[in-house]
Amino acid sequence: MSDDSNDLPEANKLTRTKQKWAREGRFLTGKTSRPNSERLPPGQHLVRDWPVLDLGQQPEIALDQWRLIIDGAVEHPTTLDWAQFQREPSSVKTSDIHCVTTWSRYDNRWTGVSTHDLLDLVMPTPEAQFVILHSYDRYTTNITLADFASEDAIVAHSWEGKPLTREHGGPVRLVVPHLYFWKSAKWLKRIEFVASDARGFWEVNGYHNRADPWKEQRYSND
Ligand SMILES: Nc1nc2c(c(=O)[nH]1)N[C@H]1C(S)=C(S)[C@@H](COP(=O)(O)O)O[C@H]1N2
Ligand SMILES: [Mo]
Repeated sequence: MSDDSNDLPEANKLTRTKQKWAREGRFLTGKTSRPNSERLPPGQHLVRDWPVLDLGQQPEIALDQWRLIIDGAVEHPTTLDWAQFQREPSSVKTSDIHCVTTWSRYDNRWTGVSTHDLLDLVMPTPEAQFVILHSYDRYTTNITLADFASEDAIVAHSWEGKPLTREHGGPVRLVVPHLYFWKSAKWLKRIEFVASDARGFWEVNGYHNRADPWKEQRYSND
């Protein structure tokens, strides 16, 4: 029997896996870089219920009236009605919510259309660097194109397999789970791609422009 542990099939498999991770840059960026002990961002506490937060006006949008406009710096500006939105590729993504008011909620299962698939549909032009989200309650928020395009981001119509309730932003809301939840626009109406950044409702009212919970980017950075 060889005493070279590299001859053990398990060791070889582990080594190959680690080499693969190294090639992929695994553990260097994004979610996988955080050990489980750091799942809860600094200053946050865990809740089991799901609080409702908004400007106080919860628009009721009938599905036959609902439209999602995707425009601005894109090759193919598009307006989707409900039937067209349902025909887009469906994705399921499970993620944690981190609200700037310090509550976090783990393992929310969202169903909808991934931002990747929406990007494929409209094809942002090279000038597009930022995304402005416009909602039916006239709320707005801004994120970078890179944040919008993150792997976990989804335009969700369902939560835990059930249609999103009106209070939580139905018919559809954005979910960008790696940023504080105010970036996740409820009652989403329009996704506008732009060349230069323009602050949204909370961003002009004292909240941080980027909103990374891991860096506690809660309040204005200028
Ligand atoms: N259209 C719209 N989206 C919104 C808001 C809003 O007022 N209007 N509030 C934001 C804030 S501050 C938070 S914390 C979350 C709350 O989402 P929830 O009510 O589903 O928990 O929605 C975000 N998206
Ligand atoms: Mo919030």
